[in-house]
Amino acid sequence: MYDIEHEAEDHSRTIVHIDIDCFYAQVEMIKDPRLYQIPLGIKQKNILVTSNYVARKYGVKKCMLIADALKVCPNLEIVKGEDLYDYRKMSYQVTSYLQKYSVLVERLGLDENYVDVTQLVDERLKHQNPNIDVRGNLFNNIAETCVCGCVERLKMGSVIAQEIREGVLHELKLTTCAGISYNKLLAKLACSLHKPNEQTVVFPNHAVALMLSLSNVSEIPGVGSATDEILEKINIRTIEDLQKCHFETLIQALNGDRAKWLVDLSYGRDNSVVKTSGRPQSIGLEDSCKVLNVETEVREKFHQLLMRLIILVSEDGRIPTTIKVTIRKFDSVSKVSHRETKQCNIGPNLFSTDKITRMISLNEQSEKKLLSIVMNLFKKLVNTSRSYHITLLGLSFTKFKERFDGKNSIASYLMNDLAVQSVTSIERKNSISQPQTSLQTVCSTDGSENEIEPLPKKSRLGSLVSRCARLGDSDYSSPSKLRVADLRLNSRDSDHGDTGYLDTVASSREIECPPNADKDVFKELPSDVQQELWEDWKRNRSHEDPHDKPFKKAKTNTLLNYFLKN
Ligand code: DCP
Ligand code: MG
Ligand code: MG
Repeated sequence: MYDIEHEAEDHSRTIVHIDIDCFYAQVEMIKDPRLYQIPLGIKQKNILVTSNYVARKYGVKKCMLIADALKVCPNLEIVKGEDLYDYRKMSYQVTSYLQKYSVLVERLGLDENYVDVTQLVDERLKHQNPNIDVRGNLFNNIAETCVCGCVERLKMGSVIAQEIREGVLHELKLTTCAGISYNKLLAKLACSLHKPNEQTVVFPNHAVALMLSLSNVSEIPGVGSATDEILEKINIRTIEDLQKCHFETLIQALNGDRAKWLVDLSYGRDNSVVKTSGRPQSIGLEDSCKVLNVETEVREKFHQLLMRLIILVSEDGRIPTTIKVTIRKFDSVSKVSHRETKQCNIGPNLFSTDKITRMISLNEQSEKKLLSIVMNLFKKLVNTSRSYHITLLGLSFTKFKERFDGKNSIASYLMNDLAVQSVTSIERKNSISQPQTSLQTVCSTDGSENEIEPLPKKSRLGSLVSRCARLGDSDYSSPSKLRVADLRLNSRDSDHGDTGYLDTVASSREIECPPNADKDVFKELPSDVQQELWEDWKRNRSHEDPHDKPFKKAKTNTLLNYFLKN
């Protein structure tokens, strides 16, 4: 048997897992408050993907066939939930709200987030009376005896979780559930113990009991149907089976790391970290339809999609450089449908930035140009001189570039990058008075699906960060100063006085501004960043095109690319 006692368990983190109650149904109820009082189901095709809690009282369940749901609840009001636009938008607003509490917010699907509130807890415990009660429910209702300090931390975590949930309700009108524990696994499981609109704390000495309360190994988060089938073949069904299994047999069935991971989970042990979710690699919309076979209708549909997509992209703040068209064609001979896509590059100068709102937008001319690009792509996919039968149209933007001003500026991009990689380690070494204050402007509004920023940024930023850390300047006691002043980017803007890090890295020598960069922004940058931009430009100069197309010329992933004039 794998010896799970071989290393001391770490309870130092405080993780909150948040899940939105009947998510799609709540979004629909916000849009039409009449629905709060009546049983509501959200349908996709012929099933209900969710229902509100009024409907659940009648026995309506997730993934029920509509026909079955209507049998148990004939008064069920059914709303279509195939267009995910509003759900996705709300989902990102929730993640964005949570980022006020920590830079470590990880999205899981559309309605769940992990928030690592360890720092905030530590900070609060320094300043507040630790004799507080658990807010919400306590798994197993028994007081904790661990002496490592986790009792106070998790109690404080429950206070913070309650604040977060009250904030989400107040700001976004959504009720949520939360689980609070010292690892992600237990926090997620705790979250589902009391629903809706409740929260639950799990202390370490009840971790094993919580795991044993699961009826089957497939209820362990991360165990999908493939793993479940493998386990079934070696007669592992319950959590107890997993705990008592012959470890060598498990290793033969799964690989060694996965076997160890799984046994650890069966004891409630999970060292995985809360990873800051990156932003999406593509932003797209699709619309299915019964039949589209006239070009003017196709154009109109694409126009509608484009208009909605522009709103999503402007909320994201980055500038897309590729557009992709998706179609689903129905073949009347074979009677099957299939998807096809075609994409092309678009010039970033199609987009402009509103001087006041800092949102990116398209003017009428660019809108027309983009629509004609879309129609050209469509015509490459479909021979419009013959009859055709389209059942879905989709548009998406990909390959985003950061803007160099505004909330998704180069500074913000650098800050984000720091936030992802290194700020936390610096913060941990230093006292933080108000960790949440600056994050709204620093973090993207959009915390989705696992995009990792390109590597070249990391190495350079890594050096910036290590310099910060080496200098150990007391001004870094505030992460807001670190992120905003540090990279916005010069001592003149900062309140560091004459002794800060920025002065230390600033050189008195003036570095020439590359001709294709904005002089005002350039002079605000630290000297080593200026130097790098200048070197980048020099490297690219040999390929310079007399028609001045900077985005095309610079190599991808260079700092210069993030700094060129829009
Ligand atoms: N969803 C879906 N298909 C499924 C399950 C869910 O499209 N098979 C959608 C609808 C849900 C949303 O995802 O609203 C979130 O899923 P949850 O499992 O968290 O369910 P709810 O939030 O709806 O309900 P709960 O209150 O149980 O969390
Ligand atoms: Mg939910
Ligand atoms: Mg969920």
